[in-house]
Amino acid sequence: MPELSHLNRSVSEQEIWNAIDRDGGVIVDNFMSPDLLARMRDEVMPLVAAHHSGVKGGNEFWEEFHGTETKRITGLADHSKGWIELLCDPIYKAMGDHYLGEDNYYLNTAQLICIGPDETPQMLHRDELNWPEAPREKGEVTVTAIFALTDFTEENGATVIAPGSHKWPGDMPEVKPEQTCRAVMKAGAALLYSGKVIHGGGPNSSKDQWRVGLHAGFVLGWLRAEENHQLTTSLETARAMPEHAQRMLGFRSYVPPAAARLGMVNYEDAGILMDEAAA
Ligand SMILES: O=C(O)CCC(=O)C(=O)O
Repeated sequence: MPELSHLNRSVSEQEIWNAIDRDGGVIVDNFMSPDLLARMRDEVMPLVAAHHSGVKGGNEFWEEFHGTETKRITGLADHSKGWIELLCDPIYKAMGDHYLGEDNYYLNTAQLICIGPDETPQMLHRDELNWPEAPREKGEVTVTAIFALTDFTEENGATVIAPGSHKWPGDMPEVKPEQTCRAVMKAGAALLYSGKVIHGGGPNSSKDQWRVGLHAGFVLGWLRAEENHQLTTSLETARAMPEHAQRMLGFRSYVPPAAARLGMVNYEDAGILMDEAAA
C-alpha cells in the first residue's frame, strides 16, 4: 500500500519540497500551533454549525463533486483572524513561492470542507484541471494545503490520495484502490500537495463525526481563482491585514514577471485602496 510521509514542521523546507516532489504530497504534523488551532476552531465552528450540507442549484456534476453530506464554507477572511495569520505562515508562503514563484500567485480558495456522516467518496481529481488550458507541462499551476481542524481518520473522511500520481501521464489516468492511501492526520496538521496529484475527499462512515478541513491553495496570479474573495471580504477587513494577505486575496494587483499589472484600480495598483487608508 503506498503511503505519504509525515514530517514535523521543524524540518527544513527542502525536506518538505523533496517529499512533495517524490510523492505528490506530504503531511506536516503540528503545522498549526495549539493556540492558533484553538482560536481558529472558535472562529469557524459556529459557521460550520449554521451551514447547510450539499450545494444548491441542481447541477448534477457539481452536486456530486461538492458532496450531499458535505458542508463547504468560503469567505473566511471576514470571520477568522486566525485564518489570516495562517495565510501569512512562513512555510505556507514558502510553498507558494517555491512552486509558483515569489509573489507570482494568489489565493485560489480558502474553503472549509466539512465531511459529515454517510458521505460517500468524492470523485478523484487533479486540482490543476480547473485550468485545463494553463501550461501544466511547464510546472505547477496550483498547490494546495488542507489544514486539519479536527482529526482526520479513515472513518471520518480523511482525504484519499494516490502517492506518485502527480507523475502519471494523461489528464486523468485510471486509479486502482490499492494505489491510494488516506491522509490520516491529527488536528493541527497540514496535507501539502501538488496540483497534479490525484486525490479526493474520503467517505465518512462514522455515526456522528464531522471531519473539518480548511482546503486552501494558491494559483498562478494570471488565472481566475475558484473563489471570489473580493466580494466576500470587506475593504475594512482587507485594510487591517498584513500586505501579504492583501496580495493573496487580490487587494493588491498582480505584477506578472514580464508584462503589465493585472487587477488594477484606476489604472493603479489596487494597493492604493489599502495604502490610502493607512496614509
Ligand atoms: O476534502 C478533501 O479531503 C479533499 C476535497 C477536494 O479535493 C476538493 O473538493 O477539491
